[in-house]
Amino acid sequence: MKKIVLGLLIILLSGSMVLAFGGPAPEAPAKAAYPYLIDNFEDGTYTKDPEWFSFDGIVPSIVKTSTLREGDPKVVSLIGQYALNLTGSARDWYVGGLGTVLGIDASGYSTFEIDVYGYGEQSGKLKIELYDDDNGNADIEVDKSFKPLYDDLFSKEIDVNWTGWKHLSIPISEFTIEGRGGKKWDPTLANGSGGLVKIQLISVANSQTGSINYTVDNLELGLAK
Ligand SMILES: [Ca+2]
Ligand SMILES: [Ca+2]
Ligand SMILES: [Ca+2]
Repeated sequence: MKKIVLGLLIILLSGSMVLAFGGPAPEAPAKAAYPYLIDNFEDGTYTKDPEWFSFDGIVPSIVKTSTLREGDPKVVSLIGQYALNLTGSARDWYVGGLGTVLGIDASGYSTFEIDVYGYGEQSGKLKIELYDDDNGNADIEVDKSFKPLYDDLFSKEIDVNWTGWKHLSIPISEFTIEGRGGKKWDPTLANGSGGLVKIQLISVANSQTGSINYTVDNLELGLAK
């Protein structure tokens, strides 16, 4: 019996020795080692995997990409069959938006990636919002103007003033930090935090009563090159 126990102990020890000294250098967590796909709309819907909720005057619709051929040929080759079109009319500049709940550890990512198809100079503005929990829960508690009370909001506004597809790779460091969290990109799942709790896409027109129209695809979190 003693021999068996000793044998097991040696196997366990040698196993951990291999892990500690013999193996390759520890790799970064797999989740941070390649881009994280938020949505490419190839399932032909925006209401599941992930479920996008919409609010105010935005009109989302899944469109076939077969007629969207202008712009960067590299992007054209990567958009697949479906993308998400956003249109809507402004009420005092603001149109509306959509969002999705993620609840992931996004601390290893340093860029936000998106393909945007513009319809010329007056396509409208697209504001990307990333909500990073900082008070150890999966909620984003907000004040009357919807700004986070205890968490960070990273936002970036893009003026869609081009025609056809364009890939945008935006470093998180270029986002504006709003809200009253730690004012730091640290969306981990530690201590009950929801990490990157949700993202939102907000549409704003170029004039007070104007409208917006653009198509988005391949939303990802990535690594700076
Ligand atoms: Ca697609
Ligand atoms: Ca929170
Ligand atoms: Ca933070």
